Order: sequence, then C-alpha cells, then structure tokens
Amino acid sequence: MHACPAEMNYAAHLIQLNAHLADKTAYIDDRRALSYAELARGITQFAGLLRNLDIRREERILLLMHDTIDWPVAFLGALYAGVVPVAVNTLLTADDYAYMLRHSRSQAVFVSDALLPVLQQALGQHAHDVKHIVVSQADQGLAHPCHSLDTLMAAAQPAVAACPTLSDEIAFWLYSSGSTGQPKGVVHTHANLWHTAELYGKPILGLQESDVVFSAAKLFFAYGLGNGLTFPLSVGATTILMAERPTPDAVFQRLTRHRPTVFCGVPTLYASMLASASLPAREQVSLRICASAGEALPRDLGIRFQQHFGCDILDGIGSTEMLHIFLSNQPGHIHYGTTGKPVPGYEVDLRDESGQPVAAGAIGDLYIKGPSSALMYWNNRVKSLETFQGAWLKSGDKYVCDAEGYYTYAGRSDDMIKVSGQYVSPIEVENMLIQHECVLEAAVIGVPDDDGLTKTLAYVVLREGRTGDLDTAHALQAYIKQHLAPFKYPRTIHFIDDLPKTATGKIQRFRLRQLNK
Ligand code: 3SK
Repeated sequence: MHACPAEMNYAAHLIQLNAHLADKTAYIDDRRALSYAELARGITQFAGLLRNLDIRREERILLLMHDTIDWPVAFLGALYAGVVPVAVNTLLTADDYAYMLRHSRSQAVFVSDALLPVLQQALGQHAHDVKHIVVSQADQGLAHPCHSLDTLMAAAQPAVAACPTLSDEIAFWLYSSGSTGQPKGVVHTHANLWHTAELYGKPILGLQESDVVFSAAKLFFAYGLGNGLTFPLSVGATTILMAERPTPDAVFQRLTRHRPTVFCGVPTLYASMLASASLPAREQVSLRICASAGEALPRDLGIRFQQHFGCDILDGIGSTEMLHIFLSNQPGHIHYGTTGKPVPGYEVDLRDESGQPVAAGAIGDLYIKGPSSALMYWNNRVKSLETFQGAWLKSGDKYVCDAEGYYTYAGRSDDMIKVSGQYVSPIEVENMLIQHECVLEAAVIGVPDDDGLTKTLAYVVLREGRTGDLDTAHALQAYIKQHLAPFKYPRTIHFIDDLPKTATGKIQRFRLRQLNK
C-alpha cells in the first residue's frame, strides 16, 4: 500500500480518481441517479455556493440531512472548499441541535425539508452564528434566511480549484455521545477518510468498481460514512441511498430492486430481517458480502443469515473516534460470535485498570492504535486526554482474546448502552424519568433479548400513591420519547420498591444487570 500524500484535499482526490468514470452511476437515491461526472460537477458547484454565501475556509457548516444525493454533494463540496462539515444524527432533539450549533459555531445549516421544524426550534433556543439555512428538497415556500438548495446550486458557478489542504488538516466533524455531559465534537482529517478506505474498504470488504453498495446505516454515522461514501467512491462503485428509516421492508425493496452486492447493517436490523415474513429468497438478491457493526452480532444470527442467503456477514467494531472498523472478521476467516481479529494497519491491546496488559484469556479494556484516529474532541481537553492517549485510543469497550487471536465483546467499560448501534446514556434517561411526576427513582440498564441483542430496561421506584401498571409504563415511555431522542426510550419498564445502592447512595447498576443474567 502506498502512503497517504501529505497534501491532499479528499474531495479533489476522489474527483481525480474517478475522472475516467464520467458516465458511470455514482449514486442512486429514492428520486434520481447521479453519474460520476455529475457528482464532480455537484461538488465544485457546492463549493461555489459556499463562496457565494461568504462561508470561508475552516469555518463550519452543519449538515442535518437525510440520505439523499444532496448529502455526499454537500459533504464533499464543503471539503473541496476547505469548509468543515459537521454531520449530525437526524434522530435527535431540538435541545441536542441547539447545543451542536453553539458548540460548532456553524455559519450555515444544510437541512432536509422534513427536519426544518426541529432545526427552527433549536435556533430559537440560544444565540448562534447561523447566517443561512439551506433546505434540501424544499417543497414549501421559503422566507429569509432560508434558501432552497436547488436554487442556490443552479445559481452557483463551480469553484475551479480545490482548497489546497494538507491531508492532516481538519476536514469534518461528527458528534459522539458519552454517559454524562454533552455530545463530543470528534474532529477528523482528510487523511483519516483515505486510511479507512485503504485499510478496511478495499482489503476487508474487497470493494471493486463493479460493486453496488447499500448501507442501511446512515451517512451521518461514521460507519455509514465509510460504507456509503468513502469506500464506494474510492473504487468507483455505485451506491444506493435511502432516506427513510431502515425497516426490513424498506431494505428488502432496495435489495431486490437494485441488487446491491455489498450490504451494511447492524445486528438489530439483521435480526428483524430474518424474522420478517417478507424475507426475500436467495435468488432475489445478489449479495456478495455483508458487514455488521454497532454492537456484537450474535453467533446464531450470522449463521442463519449465511445459510439463507449464502453470503457471510463480516462482524466488526469501530468507533466514531477511529472513524471506521479496526477489529473485524475477514473473508475466509469468520468465527461467528466473535468480532474477529485486528484489521491489518491497526494494533489492538487489552489492558487492566492500571494500564498494564492483561493475562492471556482475561478481559481487558480495548485500546487501539491506527492512522485514522481523530485529532481530539473539540474544546474538551479533559475528555480528549482520557481518550486520545498518545498514539493509542481508549475505546471504552471490554474484550477478551482467545488462543487463536479472535476477540470477543465483553461489555462496556462505562455504563453506556448500545442499542441498534446507537449509544444510550442510562444517566440521561434516568434523569429524565425522575422528572416525571410519578417517578421517585430510576435505573436504566441494557439486557439481552431473545436474539441476544441489547435492549434498554428501566427499573422505576414510584412515588407514594402511584400504580405500577401498563398504563403508567406506557406513559413513562411516551414521556421519554417526547423529551429525548425517541430511540432512547426504555423498551421495558419494571416497577420495584427500592434500587440497589452503595453505602454512599450510588445506584449499583451491575446488581440490576445480574438479576437479568
Ligand atoms: O459502532 C461501531 O462499531 C462503528 C463502526 C464503524 C464506525 C463507527 C462505529 C461507531
């Protein structure tokens, strides 16, 4: 493998790389297809649009957009201009966006039409630096400071030259959540994109120009960004984008209509696909290889999927901080139930609480060393120092390694719960539950369902005179959905008289976890 060039603008790099594929389809979304020549034109035109809006090099813009063709155009157009896109989860609340706008000091927001109301609510909460709101696929009349993306694109002259960035220069941010406090702005470089394609997309997924890629994980996730943008564009493949929620039926429609050769999902989705009555037959799809991340893929799910479709799922783990997968099963060497071995190019270490290597076969904290590591958490020195430890990155996951070198997930080092690939902080949900008039105390944990996948369970102590029945449980679930991002609601609620606590009054979540083993 050759080295990453020291001077590189990743968007310009992709345009140059795919210049010979002008007529080939780069993207297909729910409305249209885009060739590689049109993608290149869109990227340079978007850079021209940013210039027209007087948004300058190193300034940030927020991307709050569903997966349509406008997403890669905006993301890469910003990179081309040296402007820093901050790509955010479309499933969050106005409070979350208000924080991110302030924290990132974004100068403009590029937003899908359907997300405009939540954005406007966020903008109303605090002072911010947003001067322009640009709406993708606007189907309503827009008043200042809102503009239609299509109108601005049509009026923009393409930027001729890419911003001459260094490959170690800040390219984009993603946000990552922790068990306490606000989300952290994870700062990535142009080079990091390049490294993930060279280390995982090409050698592990074996991506080729002839592949058609479909990722149910959205582009705003680091996992989806690699699957649906960096990897396919680094080999001239075609990518299917889907704006809607990845239900089994929505996924089956794309698998049978567009016949992708590569599919990327998360374990919960694989489980619901296999449980669905409309699961397509093997002959109706053209899958060559699948990827899974977000949480550990239970062994049985991998085996059943392989038996049905004749196609393996490569289970792996990555992180927003490392940008993509660093530990993975690899074609021809799959051990279902494990997360495989380190992806060549990354080093992995298991350490005890004092930072020393654990004994063979013992559980340890997972540390990773690799070239795609983020630079820092923006404006958060304490958390940056905890996570980015010299060349090593502390992942926050616990693992065990067997005698053959295969790694198996053994839980989180903190109390975070990963549900369908998204982090849920038990503390955030508990703090919201105790604001409900019925609730005295609450503790939230993750428990495995029948497929071995993690779901949230809330133990709730009610105030005197309240009844712990189904109506109260539903009311509490609705309350969480109303006040936090809906994916954070507890799937089950158990009412109990007391929570287990330490002598100093700290909730012992591990004791509640033991009750569910
Ligand atoms: O959740 C994961 O395993 C993951 C994989 C790739 C990129 C980012 C993440 C968080």
